[in-house]
Parts: sequence; structure tokens; C-alpha cells
Amino acid sequence: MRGYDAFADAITTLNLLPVFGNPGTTELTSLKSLDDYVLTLFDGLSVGMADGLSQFTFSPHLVNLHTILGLGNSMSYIYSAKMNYSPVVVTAGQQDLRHISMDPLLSGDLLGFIGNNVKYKHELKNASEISSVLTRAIKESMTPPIGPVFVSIPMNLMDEDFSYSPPVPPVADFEFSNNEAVDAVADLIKASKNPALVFGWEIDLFNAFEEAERVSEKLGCPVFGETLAHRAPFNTESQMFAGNLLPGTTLINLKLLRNDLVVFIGGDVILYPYLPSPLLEGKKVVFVGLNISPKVGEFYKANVRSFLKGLEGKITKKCNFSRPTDFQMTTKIANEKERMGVTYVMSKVRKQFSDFVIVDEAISSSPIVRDVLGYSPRRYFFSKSGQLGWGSPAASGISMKEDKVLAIVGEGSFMYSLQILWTIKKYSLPVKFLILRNGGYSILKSYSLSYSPGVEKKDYLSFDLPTEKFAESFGIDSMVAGKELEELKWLKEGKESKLLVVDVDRSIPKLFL
Ligand SMILES: Cc1ncc(C[n+]2csc(CCOP(=O)(O)OP(=O)(O)O)c2C)c(N)n1
Repeated sequence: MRGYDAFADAITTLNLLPVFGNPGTTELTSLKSLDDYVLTLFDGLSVGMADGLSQFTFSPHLVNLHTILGLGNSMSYIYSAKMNYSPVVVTAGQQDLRHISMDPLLSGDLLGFIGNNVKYKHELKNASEISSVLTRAIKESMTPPIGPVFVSIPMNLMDEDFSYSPPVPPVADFEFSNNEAVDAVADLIKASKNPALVFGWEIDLFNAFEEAERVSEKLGCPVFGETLAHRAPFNTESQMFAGNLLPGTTLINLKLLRNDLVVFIGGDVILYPYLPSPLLEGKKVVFVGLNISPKVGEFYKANVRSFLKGLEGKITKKCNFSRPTDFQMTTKIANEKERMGVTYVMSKVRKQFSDFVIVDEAISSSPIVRDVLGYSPRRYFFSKSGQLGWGSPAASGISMKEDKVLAIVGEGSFMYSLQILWTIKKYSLPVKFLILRNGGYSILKSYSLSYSPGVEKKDYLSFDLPTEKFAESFGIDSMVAGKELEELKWLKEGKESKLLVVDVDRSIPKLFL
């Protein structure tokens, strides 16, 4: 069989289709027998789409990039996939090996270039490696810590004739129970006076929401969401939910001031910006999970779902926490209406889009998006890398499997991946966009006010973008919302992609200490 037929058969058998990519001459031969292809008009967008889809389906998806150039344009998306624990299989063409010693055009050290941003990388040495290397790549991507992998494909191998054996799709097994962890954490809880639970994204990954809620109700102690959770850490409708931790040591310490034990389950601590207080000093801290790498305290490796099932039978009531009713919320919403505050806007979004997957790249508004819209299973995605331009392709990738997807994006961030609108139109993807337009890079102004006063006034941090016109030029229907936000109903209707711009409050939010 020819290399290109083997490549097509292997990725079909391994359930990796469609191929997301942006091809060049070094990839054309490998694509000869493939039709299920999604074109993005900027290389990184194909990684962003595959990232969103891989996370949403919890299965690997494949990207085919154009040698070192496509790889270069995709590096921050690959880094995001790594930070998001997303099993993306990245492939790229390499120059013809028969003249590689001459450093021809479109050749380069692809493995060196991708560095440690993937967990496994390999350049094919001959076509007969196709099945085994792709199978291994998938296995590696789905072994905790889950993450992207890379295979470089020298173009001449795709024309090679060889005897092909199809791959056998590997089965990922995450039923990693750990009785020692259950006993140890149960003992710590028993010995503590006032424990707190912090849940993280693995609750969503392993669908352990019910188990998490049962354990927290039985214990009666407050539950917090991990800092900058990139997926839903808990059901926020629960009376046990006490809010999200914010990513500064001092802020975390203050929230957990009265707790002598903090149990992190399926989550981690991401910090930004630097604050001088040491993290949770003097407290007993323990982490449980499969994909996390805790920086302090004790750590037990376990699947959070089986861990919580085990823990439930070993704990008794410790506290009597129940979330107090937030009486100020209604007043806050009403007060914000005139100036189009984001809390007001999100309260309206919540009414219309409660059954939608939310992809959050709202940046300075993200804390409000989380607080007002809340979390529910497989309904919240965010990039843990801090990369702008991730949300729009990730939402588009998810919308290949889910009709109800709303990307909430800052107007600055939206510019980083504008070309995704072309892909959305071409493949009739149903993703909806809500653009929060606040006249510039608001979060940078907010940061400046706290840490570099004066910079917030710089001319380059403010701009006016006709975002609705950009959408129209790609053939995507768009509107600018009025004060009543009636247009949200229009945005929600129908399966075609639409974009709604909301001109929100331009005052600089106080986001940093
Ligand atoms: C690829 C990339 N480039 C630059 C940045 C730096 N950066 C972080 S937030 C931000 C501004 C975001 O603006 P916008 O999306 O309009 O949201 P806002 O802060 O106004 O809410 C920038 C430029 C980044 N995180 N990623």
C-alpha cells in the first residue's frame, strides 16, 4: 500500500477524522486519499478547533500543519492545548528526506521546535511506522496528564509502497481508584476542625458532579471552585457552593482563613499576579486527582469519581455551611442597566442561554461570566494558558458536535482569530458569538491601575472596532445590541452562526489588589 493510503486508513480506523489543517506542498501527498478535511485560513485555528472538540468529546482529534511554518503559527495554540489537558494529535509535513542534508526550503528541526509543548514527539523514519506511531501518539495523549502529541511526516514517505497493517484503536482506562487516598483523606477530615473542599476541572472531565455534591452535602462544608478553572468544577446551583477562588495567594488565603484543612479534588492552584504571602501557610493541604501537579501539600493520584464514591461512605457531618442568599444581586443588576454593566448583561444572557455551552474569552469580564452564568456539566470552557484568540476556534470546534454553543469574547481577543468566521461559514457551523465591546484592552488598563499607574491612559490600549462589520464581510449575520438586549433572542434563534456586539461599560474594572 502507498503511504498516503495507509495514512488515510490509519487515521480513519483510529477515529481521528476530520483532519483540521491549512496545507502546503509538504502535506499534499499525505492528504491524497483524504476528503474529510476542515480548512482554517490560519494554521493555529485548526489546533484551536481540535482542542475544543477534543475536550468536549474527551477523545483525540487530528491537526495537519504545514511543516515548520504552520507549526510556528500554531505554537501558542499547542501550548494552550497542553495547559488545557487536551489530547490533540498534531501532525506536520517535513521536507523530502532524500535531500534533507541540503537544508531545502520548507525543512527544519520540527521536533526541536515544538520542544516540551507536547508529551510525545516522533518523526517517521519509514512509512511502515504509520500505524504504530499514530497508535502510540493516541495512547500517550490520553494517558494522564492528558495532552497534545506530535508526529512529523516526511513527504517522500507518503509515496512509499509498503506492506500495511491497520492499527487497533487503543482503549483509554481512567478507572484509577486508590483506597489509600480515600482512607488518608477521610482521616485528615476526621482530625480537622473546619475543612474546606476545592473542586477542579476533573469533576467535569470524569462527570463526577453528583458525587462531588453528595460528599459536600454529607460533610456540610463550603465548596470553592479552583482558581481559573478551565472547565466546570462543581454544580454552582448547589447550596454548598461558596464561589471561585481568585488566582492570588493573598486572596486564596483570605477566603480559606478559617479552614485548617483544604482538600483540592481534581484541580490545582494557578497564580497570577505575584503576591508576597505564601500559599496556605500553616494549613494542612492535600490534592487528589490524575492530571494535576500540586506545588504544595500532599498529593494522591486517583480518579476523582471513584475517589469521591469511596470518600462518601467514610465521612460524617463536620460543618453546617449553606450559601447565604445574595440579596444585593438584584439591586446590582438594576443599577448597572443604564451603563450596560457586565453583571446586567450576563443576567440577561443567563435567561436566554442557560442550555448552551459557554466558551469564555471575556477576559476582564470573565469573573462575572463565571459568577452569573455558573457552571454545569460540559457547559463551560476557558483557556488556562491565557492565550487570546483561543475561544473563537475552540467554540467552533465544539459546535461540530453540539448545536448550542455561545462564545463570549472581548472585542480585542476576537481580532486574534477573525479568520475563523470564514471556516464557520464554509462548514455551516452553528456557533453564536457575543462580543463584549469595551473600547480596548480593559484588563491591561485594570492591571496598570494597580501595578503600573499611568499606563492605562496610553493611547494604544484603547480602540474602536466595527466588529459587526467584520462579521458581515464574512457573511455572518450580526447586530449591535440596544439597552434592553432584546437582540439576545435573535442571537439564540436558528442554527446559523450569528454575532451580537454589546457595547458594555467602559469604566476600568478593579480586578487586581
Ligand atoms: C496571544 C496573546 N497576545 C497578547 C496577550 C496579552 N493580553 C492579555 S489580556 C489582553 C487584552 C484583552 O482585550 P479584550 O479581549 O478586548 O478584553 P478586555 O480586557 O477588554 O475585557 C491582552 C492584549 C495575550 N494574553 N495573548
